Amino acid sequence: MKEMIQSWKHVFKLDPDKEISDDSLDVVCMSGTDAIMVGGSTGVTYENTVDLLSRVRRYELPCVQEVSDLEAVVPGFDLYMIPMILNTQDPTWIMGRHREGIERYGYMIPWDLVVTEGYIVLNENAAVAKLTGAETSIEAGTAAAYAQIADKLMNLPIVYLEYSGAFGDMETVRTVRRSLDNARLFYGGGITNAQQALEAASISDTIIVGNVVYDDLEQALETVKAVKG
Ligand code: 1GP
Repeated sequence: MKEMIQSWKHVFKLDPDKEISDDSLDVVCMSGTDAIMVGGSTGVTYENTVDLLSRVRRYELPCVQEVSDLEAVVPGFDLYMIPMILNTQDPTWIMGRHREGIERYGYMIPWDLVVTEGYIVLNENAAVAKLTGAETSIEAGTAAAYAQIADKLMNLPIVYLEYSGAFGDMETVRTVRRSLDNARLFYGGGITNAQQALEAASISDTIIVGNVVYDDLEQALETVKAVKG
């Protein structure tokens, strides 16, 4: 199951806390994107997550949960993506919540479906940056050093450069890219059109497209076409 991430080029991230009509969800799920990731930084509950999962389940594409709240972990997803925030001094977001989750749910965690993401959060205005106290004002070389901790010291399968809400600095993405040997590079943040999708996709393995689904669905679909041809 976990191997499926190796083939992902484009993923739509849907926020259970945001409204999406059946028609919009239909075009998103039929767009040719490789997977739907369900998650968000705030307002994610068990109920709104179950609701979105059951609606996406009508379609054939993989549906994975990015876990951000222990109360909102829902059985039935294809994979569980577990962020570890690398560029914070607050251990809560590196392993604190993780320890809590394992103590609480250890016996029923489907480990073969669990994928860890080494997150580097780089947009200071993003909710996730504020929540986790991420040190966003770092040089590209520092971001690459964090990426190597994930890739080489921790053997994490994914390094996720998270600019949520703003298109990131492509030079930094390039620097991080060059520092990785095994981990896949996920890029997410501020992709709102085909050109940005192409640019980010050319220097990462997988692009994650979020907000534009809610802001401009037509443009969101263009990001799939750009990357998936
Ligand atoms: C958010 O990385 C994703 O976690 C996507 O970012 O919402 O800015 O597209 P956007």
